[in-house]
Amino acid sequence: MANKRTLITGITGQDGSYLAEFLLSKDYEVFGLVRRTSTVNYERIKHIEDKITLISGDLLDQNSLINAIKESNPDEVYNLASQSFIPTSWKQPVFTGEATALGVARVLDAIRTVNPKIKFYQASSSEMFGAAPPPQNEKTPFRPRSPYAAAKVYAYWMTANYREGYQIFACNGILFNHESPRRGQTFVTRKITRALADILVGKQKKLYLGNLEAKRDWGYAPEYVETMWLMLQQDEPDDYVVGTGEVHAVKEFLEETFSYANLDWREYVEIDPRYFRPTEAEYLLADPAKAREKLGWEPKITFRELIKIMTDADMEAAGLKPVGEGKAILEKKFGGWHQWQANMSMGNGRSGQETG
Ligand code: NAP
Ligand code: G4F
Repeated sequence: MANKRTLITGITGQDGSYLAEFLLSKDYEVFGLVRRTSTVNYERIKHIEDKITLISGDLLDQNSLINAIKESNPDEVYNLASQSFIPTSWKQPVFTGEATALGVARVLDAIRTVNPKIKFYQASSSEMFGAAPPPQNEKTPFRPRSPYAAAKVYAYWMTANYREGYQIFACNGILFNHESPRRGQTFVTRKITRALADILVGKQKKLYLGNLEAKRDWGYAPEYVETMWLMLQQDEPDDYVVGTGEVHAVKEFLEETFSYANLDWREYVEIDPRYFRPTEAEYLLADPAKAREKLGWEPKITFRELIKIMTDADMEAAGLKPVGEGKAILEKKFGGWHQWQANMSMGNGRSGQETG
């Protein structure tokens, strides 16, 4: 018999798919909220589709959230759904606010209405720190630098207010950038590893990028979803910063990726001003001391290992023989619920489950 029930919003995304796998390994009954799209986009969950239940709904639609919570009757809700791409938040600030800010108010209020005993995880973001000097921790004041970040700040405070005002067990996980072979293809890490594979097979000649000086604290996504669960298993609800405590510039990510395949990035990369942002979070670096101390969480995969894992996966997906170190690292360091083969659920495909 399954021990707990969970509803994951954003289950078709990078984190939602890994979290679903992780919770299945903990014997949870997993429900996922999916929105209607004209083509089915369940590629990241196709390998676990027969083990989970998908429920139709949208963060923009209050009734669908109430119904999803009633239908799944969860012990824990993980709210991972959002419009998560920062350039889109500049082009569609109002839509981003609807999903990424008000969507959270809708989920929280649905929980309050249906069953306030449900535990709630909110996918908060290091982007909320924006221009705040590094390193950033739970006490660092927010200085958001994009419509996305501003929406996440609203969501953060709604989560804190429902915790304090309605005594809901609600936690903010303030996660720094975390990547994987399942990362969306427009985010800079995946754009780079995928481009390298396409250059190697001759499908692409140049890679066009924006600000190479921006600095990020990049970790490996499967490790980060474990912290979401850990937060909801504590005695008291709280907020936690999660990151590696190590920072690198986009340029370093480029250098490492191309040199892994013995190429010089300077021969392939060009700067395209279209990829510069109106304002930028220049320097995001986690101080994860609280997560380490209270959750006992320590990342295992390093920056260079992350690059090798992602590059191997994109090479394999492109039909090339991977260099191989990334695969070996994963087998050696990760094991358990997370395996190489599952990581390869990253392309386009169809699904068996239909939601109405
Ligand atoms: P992602 O891959 O972009 O996934 C986003 C998910 O949200 C997708 O499943 C998407 O569904 C769903 N979604 C978007 N709008 C929706 C709506 N109106 N109603 C229902 N579902 C909707 O994002 P991720 O990288 O997994 O990140 C998960 C969460 O963590 C996001 O909230 C993100 O903002 C936050 N976060 C991410 C990072 C990171 O580095 N990855 C760091 C900090 C915080 P479709 O598949 O239909 O588009
Ligand atoms: O990969 P990115 O698009 O991720 P960004 O903006 O840091 O946001 C991601 O992490 C956040 C956590 O901090 C999440 F909350 C958010 O949902 C998302 O997952 O860009 C990383 C950096 C930026 O400084 C950007 O300006 O890379 C720089 N960059 C340079 N050239 C580029 C490009 N980013 C993209 N996407 N594409 C480029 O061509």
